[in-house]
Amino acid sequence: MENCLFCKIIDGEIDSDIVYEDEQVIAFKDINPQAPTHILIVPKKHISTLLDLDEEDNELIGHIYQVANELAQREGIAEDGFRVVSNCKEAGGQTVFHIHYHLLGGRDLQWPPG
Ligand code: IU
Repeated sequence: MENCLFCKIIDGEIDSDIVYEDEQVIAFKDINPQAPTHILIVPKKHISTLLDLDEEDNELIGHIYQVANELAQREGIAEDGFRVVSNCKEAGGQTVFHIHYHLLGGRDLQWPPG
């Protein structure tokens, strides 16, 4: 998708600190981390928001959670606990309109989020 920041990162047009990549997803460190571990897990398929998910994406979303599981263990945040969150549209805090999952950990996270 033209002019999509995350598509440009996926295509290697913009540099990022990639921590995981396979055929379906890429994961990289958030440029503005909100916790000691803050990784974005992003499907390579351009999907603008959660509202644009189709049933055919079910396996992909399940895979993203498996990647979160693997990365949480690799990052050393699995034992204490962590958060996986996806913001949807403006009021939900979404600023990049290519669906992504924040993996946050390494500190005590507050609930509810602001
Ligand atoms: P959001 O849920 O759409 O608000 O998350 C977008 C995230 O993308 C946010 O945490 C930004 O810090 C992050 N980000 C990034 O990692 N690299 C960038 O070049 C830009 C945003 I622009």
